[in-house]
Amino acid sequence: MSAWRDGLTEDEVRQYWEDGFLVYDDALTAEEVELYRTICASDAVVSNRSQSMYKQETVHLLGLTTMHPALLDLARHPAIVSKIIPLLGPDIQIQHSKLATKPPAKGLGEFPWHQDFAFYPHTNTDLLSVMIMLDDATPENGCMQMVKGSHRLGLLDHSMDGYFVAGCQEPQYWEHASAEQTVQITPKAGGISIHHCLTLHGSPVNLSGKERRGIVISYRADDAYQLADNLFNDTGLMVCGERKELVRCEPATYRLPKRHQPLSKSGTYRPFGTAWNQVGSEVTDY
Ligand SMILES: O=C(O)CCC(=O)C(=O)O
Repeated sequence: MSAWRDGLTEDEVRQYWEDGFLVYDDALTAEEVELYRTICASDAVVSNRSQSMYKQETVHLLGLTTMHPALLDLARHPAIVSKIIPLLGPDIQIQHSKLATKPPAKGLGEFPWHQDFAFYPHTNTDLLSVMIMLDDATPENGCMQMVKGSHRLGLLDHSMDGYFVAGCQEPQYWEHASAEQTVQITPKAGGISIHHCLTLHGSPVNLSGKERRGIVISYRADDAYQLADNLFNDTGLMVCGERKELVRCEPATYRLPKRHQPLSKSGTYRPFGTAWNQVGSEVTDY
């Protein structure tokens, strides 16, 4: 393996498939963290979000890598890409990217237990998310919690009355998990967590009185084709390798996430989103 591909040891790869997640401090330097804090507070990013929302709730500002060239560089950062190639293979695309900010107001910003794959099912499950911390993640500021091994449960139910709801509806899997199975994910600023798209996770309210900033980049194997939900501008951008135009299908049966209303305020109502085949507006190599 070249150094570029050699970001995980064999034990770490085994641990990812055993637990469904990995956590690292120090993926980025202190200077890089400062750079990304500055960019995320600049007009290039801030003009895309509502300030009142950001004070009250967890804001997931999507399409982040299209807002500044350095943010696309971050998605292709060797410290990250070298760790995901051993998990997804050599040909990797962005599924989506976002700034994930928990509000400073105490007691807000909860994100319910869920599996990411429920939001955007694909033809196979070779997808994962990397959360890059711009602030230390701590239990006090509502760090993510993950249930070890839950990626092996398959896709759980995230629907109510036939419609998609963002939270998983099978609480036995976190309420009855042992303390050892439920892990607090606490990378420091500049650290990252990597989790499988079926890993059950959630994050409680922020009690720190300060905002908690993170950048989430979700990646997929080039041969994972999206079955539902919306595309963002950066959906389908290549991160490494090449676009092979091959679809790999795992045998499984999924309930597609049927929405009550359009995802964007101006959008036409499409209950299953705009996914079909399969790239956002920034992709020019088709
Ligand atoms: O912002 C957080 O702490 C939760 C983010 C999350 O669970 C997700 O993006 O899937």
